Amino acid sequence: MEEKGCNREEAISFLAGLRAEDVHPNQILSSMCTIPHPIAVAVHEMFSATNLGDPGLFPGTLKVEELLIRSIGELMHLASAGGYSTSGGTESNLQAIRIAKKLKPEVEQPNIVVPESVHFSFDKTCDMLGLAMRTVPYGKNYTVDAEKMAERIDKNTIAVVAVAGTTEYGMVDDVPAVAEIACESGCFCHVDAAFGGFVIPFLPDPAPFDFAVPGVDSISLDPHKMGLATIPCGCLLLRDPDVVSCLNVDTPYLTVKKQYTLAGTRPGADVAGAYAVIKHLGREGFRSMVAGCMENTRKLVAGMEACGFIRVVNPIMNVAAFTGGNAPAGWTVSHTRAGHLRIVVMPHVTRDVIEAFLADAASHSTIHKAASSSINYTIRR
Ligand code: 0PR
Repeated sequence: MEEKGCNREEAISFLAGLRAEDVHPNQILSSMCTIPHPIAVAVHEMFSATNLGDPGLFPGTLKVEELLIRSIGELMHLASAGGYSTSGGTESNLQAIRIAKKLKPEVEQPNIVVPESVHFSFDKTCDMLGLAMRTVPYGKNYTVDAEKMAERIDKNTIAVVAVAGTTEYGMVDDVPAVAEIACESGCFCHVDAAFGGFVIPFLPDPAPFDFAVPGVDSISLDPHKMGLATIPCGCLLLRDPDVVSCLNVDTPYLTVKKQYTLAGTRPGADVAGAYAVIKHLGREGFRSMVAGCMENTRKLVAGMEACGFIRVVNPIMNVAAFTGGNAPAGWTVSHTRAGHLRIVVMPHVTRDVIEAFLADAASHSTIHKAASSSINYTIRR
């Protein structure tokens, strides 16, 4: 820190310079976050001084959080669901498994049974909570093999996890089968819908994954992904609103005397922004946003196939994966652990962006073909 500060313009222009170094959103085809909705940005600023960690000081903001949880609970077919707003999927997953562990204090060497597709937040969770992680391989279509999952469960299993919208392929596990296995073995069932939670309910033929499925105990769902909220905004939802109290610690000098959240100081700004988007768009708005992403995903898949790429799965969400080549230069894509080219068609990946990407992919693939033909026809002696 310098002894003397600088004026506002200088500080802002310094930061603008650094911000300009970031990858332009038009080139980002790898992210599960997007440009927040303008209403989220405006409301974020309005609530920027709020702290849900001391809710007695911010009763209005607390009501907004309750409204957010209620709206998302309704979306998940359980208006009475409990829960709270987290910093994102990682924290929601960690807190869900913490609850599962508290519910089985008698287990000395606990494990959780998870699909191969799970997000790396479960590695962090297991490390922090001292749990063994038992991974179940894929069955069909990059979803968990439920039979193998049942085989991996034993008396030390405290929780099973299903993913609704996998990070790498956007697939939905057979949640009813996983929840049934959990019920039979008497362990907690957590659904990671961090990405899929704001997509699946708005698809024309949604797969069952939420509290309508008997046995689902908790769901992670992130407004800062497909909920168009500002970062960081996740939500943890619980079928039993009281169960979260098992995480309570005493907070004697705050306006509330107990706290179950992971963070102490907690922003209300992203929470209010997330709720503003929900209130403003309604189900109708989300349905049309998701329909647009799905249309662009189909366009991408058709265009990539025309360039000679091969789709790895039939996308049911706005995530597509391909083999058969690399992405053209200048675009930020990602690769799955299996090495497949992966593209997430978030709302900022508009039709124009897809068309520009496909035009590059087509010229790239022509060059590629030309190069390979010249090699094929060159007889080396
Ligand atoms: N669960 C699932 C199914 C996820 O896909 C993710 C994140 C998480 C949990 C963890 O969520 P938080 O990152 O909010 O804690 N999935 C993306 C990923 O790790 C997140 C992401 C977002 C990555 C933007 C890159 C990026 O630019 O791949």
